[in-house]
Formats: sequence, structure tokens, C-alpha cells
Amino acid sequence: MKKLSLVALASATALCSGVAVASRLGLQDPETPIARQIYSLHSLILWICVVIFVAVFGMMFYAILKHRKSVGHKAAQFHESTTVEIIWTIIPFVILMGMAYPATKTVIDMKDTSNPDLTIKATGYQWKWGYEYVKGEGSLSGVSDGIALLSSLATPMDQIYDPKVQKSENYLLEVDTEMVVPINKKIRILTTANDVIHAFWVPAFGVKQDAIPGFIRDTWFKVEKPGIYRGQCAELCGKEHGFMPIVVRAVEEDEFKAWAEKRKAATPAAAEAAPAVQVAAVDAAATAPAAAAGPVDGKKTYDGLCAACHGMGIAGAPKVGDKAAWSTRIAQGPATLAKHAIEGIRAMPAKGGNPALSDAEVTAAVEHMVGLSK
Ligand code: HEC
Ligand SMILES: [Cu+2]
Repeated sequence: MKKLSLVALASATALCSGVAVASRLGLQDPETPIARQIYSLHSLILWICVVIFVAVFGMMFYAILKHRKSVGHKAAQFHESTTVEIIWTIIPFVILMGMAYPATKTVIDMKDTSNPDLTIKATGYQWKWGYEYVKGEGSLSGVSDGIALLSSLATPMDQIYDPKVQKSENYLLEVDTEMVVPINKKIRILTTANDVIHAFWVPAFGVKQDAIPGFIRDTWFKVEKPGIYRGQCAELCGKEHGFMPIVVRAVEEDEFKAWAEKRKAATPAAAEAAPAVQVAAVDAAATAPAAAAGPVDGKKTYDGLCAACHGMGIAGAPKVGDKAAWSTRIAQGPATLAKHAIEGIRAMPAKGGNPALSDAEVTAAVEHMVGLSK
């Protein structure tokens, strides 16, 4: 028996040291003050559980072995013993209080989204994230106001569906457009969604917040080290739930300002209106014609609507960038391609399902797609 418990002890120790070495079994390394609090809370409670587990089971097995009937032991009688009842009320009470105090403190800190330096609205779509740098109070007010990004999975589909293709290092955790934030600043994230419930989750930040259509929830983080941090949608949101990662690039404040300048220059003055237009485009049922003012931007139409099917090659749509799938189609000539996109062909809905688009916009989107697929 002694031998058995020794083996159990040895394997438990091995497991614990394994956790420390290959951190894959533990939580991700915490990178924000909140994440560190959560981590130590987790460790504290885990060890309390371990101690209780060992004490309770140790006592139980000891009693079963030593006091068994076959060795002639007679059961002790302590029914309605006030002392015992007081003890088994007070001990759990003390343990629970010891756990509730630090837990409450951490939860209060997590929920304190006051006085942010920067506010970003994260909108969940089926299946990508949109980030809008909201015009806010805070010390970074004015720096990035109005910047709007759409962030989609960058892992090529053949890595996902073709087992022979080597998977990239950040398989399913890479995006085309990252969220960029400055370090050592309080970033408030407002979460919402456009279709179904998603959840914004970046483990290293200790941030996980549901994104619910029609509601705004908030959370916050303050990263200390520049770097790339990866997360995922943490709510089952449909068939590509696993394909909507979150990537946050944390940079020095100067770098952030430079990035914001560049990004603002790249987006037309209508940057603030852009997300609304994209939302309308994604929601093909929205019949209100989106005012098609301004230059015809094929990329925008593509990103906002066509990419939903063509970005990943969903439902038989030729995937953008897939040369083999496109070569025969391109061979039909630009006029035929544009006609098929405008009028629809087989599973391809007319104008991608948004009749509010002008022919010119659809044609520009086709040109953009062809450019990416030659
Ligand atoms: C709901 C999914 C969906 C959306 C949204 C969508 N497409 Fe398609 N598209 C398809 C499918 C499916 C096909 C393949 C049709 C076929 O050949 O059977 C296709 C084919 C095409 C083709 C090739 C036509 C040909 O002659 O081979 C073009 C060009 C095209 N789409 C352009 C667009 C443009 C531009 C948009 C955005 C305005 C768009 N698509 C939005 C599903 C979609
Ligand atoms: Cu989701």
C-alpha cells in the first residue's frame, strides 16, 4: 500500500513539474496586471483544492483501512454532537471566506473600466472581428479616432482541409489585419456583435467578454510588453467559430501614433462611416440602399461582402488567391465575369446578395478579386 501511494505521489509531482516546464498544461503566461491576479488566484485556489483533496481522501482511506469491521473495529457514535457540527461548519466557512476575498477583489478590478486611455469597439461577425477606434475621452483622444478595421483569418484554407499541407506556426491564430494598441495604456474594449453571440477572448490579457447583438459590454487591459498576443472567439457562434481569431499587436506609444497617422491617411475621411457601410453590406438582407457616394472602391466591397464567401471559398465559391480555381473563370474574360457577378450564376447570388450595390461597385470588386487570384 505504501508503495502505491508513493507511485501516486511521484506521478503527481511529475505532473506538476511538467506543468511548469511545458506551460501548455497551465494557463498562458499572464501579460497584464489583471491576468497576473487571475493567475495567482487560480494557483491559490488550485492548491487549496489539492490540500482539501489530500486531507479528505487521506482521512477517508485511513478510516476505511484501519477501522474496518474485519479487524474488529466498532463504529464510534457521535450523533448530534454539537462540537463536530460546529467544526464542520466553521472550517468550510473560513476556507470559503479565504477564497472569496481575493476573488472578489480581482472581479472588481476586472470590471473597473473607468478612465481608459483608449476605447476600441470590437464587433463580432460571422466570422470575423471588426475593430473601431472610438472617439473617446482619455489621454489618447484624437490619436486614432475613427479608424475601423476588419480582421479575418489569414490561415490558408488548404492548411485546414488538406492534411498533407504543413500547418503554419500560428495556425488558425493569424489574421490579415491586427488590432494595434499602445503599451502601458488602459485600453477599454466595448464588445458587441452583428449577428449571433461571439466572445472576445485574449488569454494572456485575462480578458474574456461576451459580444452580444444589441448590447454593449466592456472590459479592459493594459499590456506591459510590446508583442503579438493571440486570442479567439470564445462562444460557439456557428460553423466557423474556430476561424475567427483575435490578434493584438502591442507597440510603444510613438509607434502607435505613427501607425494611427498612416492608417487614417489610408482610409478616406469617411472612415467613421465605413463600418456602418460594411455592416449594411454584410447583412445582405438590409435593403436600404447604402449611399454609393465616393470613388468606387473594389477592395471595400470585396472586404465587406464578397469575402464572406470568396475569402475562404465557402459554399462552392472560388477562393480568392486560389489560382487553379480562378484560371478558367478568368479565361472567360472580364466582361463575362462581371456579368456573372452582377446577375448571379448558379450558387453565386446576384451582386453577392446586396442589390444596393451599383454595377460599377461589383465590377470593381471583381477586378480586385481577379487581381488577387491571377
Ligand atoms: C453567398 C456567397 C457569395 C457571395 C457573398 C459572393 N459570391 Fe461570388 N460566387 C459564389 C459562388 C458559390 C460562386 C461559384 C458559382 C459557380 O460557378 O457555380 C461564385 C462565383 C463568382 C465569380 C465567378 C463567376 C464565373 O463566371 O465563374 C465571380 C466573378 C464572383 N463570384 C464575384 C463576386 C463578387 C464581386 C462578390 C461581391 C459583390 C461575390 N462574388 C459575392 C458565392 C458568393
Ligand atoms: Cu464568434
